[in-house]
Amino acid sequence: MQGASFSPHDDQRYMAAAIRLSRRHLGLTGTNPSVATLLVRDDGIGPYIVGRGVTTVGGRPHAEPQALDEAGERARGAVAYVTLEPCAHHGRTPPCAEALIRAGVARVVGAARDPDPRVSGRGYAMLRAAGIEVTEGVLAEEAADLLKAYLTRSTKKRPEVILKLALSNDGKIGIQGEGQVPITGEIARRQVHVMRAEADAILVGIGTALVDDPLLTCRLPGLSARSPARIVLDRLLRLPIDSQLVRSAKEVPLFLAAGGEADPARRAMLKEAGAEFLAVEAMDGQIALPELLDDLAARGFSSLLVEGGASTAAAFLAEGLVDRLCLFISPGSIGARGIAAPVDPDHIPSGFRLLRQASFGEDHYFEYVRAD
Ligand code: AOF
Ligand code: ZN
Repeated sequence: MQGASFSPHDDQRYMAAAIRLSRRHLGLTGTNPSVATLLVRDDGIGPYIVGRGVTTVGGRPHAEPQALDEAGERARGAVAYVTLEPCAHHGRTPPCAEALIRAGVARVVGAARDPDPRVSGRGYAMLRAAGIEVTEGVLAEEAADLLKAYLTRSTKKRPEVILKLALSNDGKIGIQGEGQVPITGEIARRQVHVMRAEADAILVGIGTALVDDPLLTCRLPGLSARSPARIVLDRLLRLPIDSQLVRSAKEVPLFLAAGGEADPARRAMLKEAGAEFLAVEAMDGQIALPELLDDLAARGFSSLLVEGGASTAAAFLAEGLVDRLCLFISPGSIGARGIAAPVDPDHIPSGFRLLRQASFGEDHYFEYVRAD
């Protein structure tokens, strides 16, 4: 049988390629995960790809039918690499497991299991029941890393929270009383814009919104349509009507998390300008973050990028709500006038493990994930 001629090394190589492909629509598939499928044949000259698919923008069609369409008859006898277990349910599209069976693939190599209760092992079981060999769990951790937002929303009923901080070499994130202080270089900043493009929503505290007057969009060439929704923790609705965030609210969604004590007249004015309001309350002078995350999950947001400032970051950390901690550390120092970062890179809070590190120009990047 065709599928039997592939080595474990081939399986890893093609799964790695499928995982890279699945990155393409991160942040664009709504409540559906961005999944990829590769169909690979070996007609005696070594394996080669005959079909590829990634979950469509908006979430449907799924990855598998697209790869099968591209492969046509060549899908028969091919090996299918799927970053997530193929679905088993009749949703708005027929089950992908069924489509793979009908196309006559010889073997399915899967990375992560799908926790969706309509799937959850049934996808693999359907394939096996049809006599298709299934190899599960190939590069499961690597695939789960890109599926993390979907997996977090499915299992914890809240979005994955990614905290991004840019720190100077002496552990400062800005200068007291000054607006946007450039800490990292241009390459690191571009990387942050990629993170924005891949997130469903981005959040800052009102302090940062007032001092920086940020736009919080993705401004990479060709990727401006990928700006996530913007959220401001603004308990008293102090965000100025002429701020960049409010002025752009009709183009890129802006959500404000305000407490019941906020002035109703301001609320009406901000609403008129295009802002929307999250269903949250303030407790002890602080927006209740778990409630905020519940509301975001209910609205279909699977990932939230928290960009500061220090007290907002500290609040998410203190409540144990950070799933991924991304630190960009520049070689320069700020000195005594600097605002101390809420995280000391030499003493990362317990429960996090280093997932990857990289250099972006002069700056160093460290990415930690919560161990659970
Ligand atoms: C796949 N391939 O590419 C994706 C899958 O609302 P529906 O019918 O589109 O189903 C959504 C569920 O489909 C989602 O919760 C997850 O279980 C699965 N996503 N499955 O076979 C794909 N994106
Ligand atoms: Zn499917």
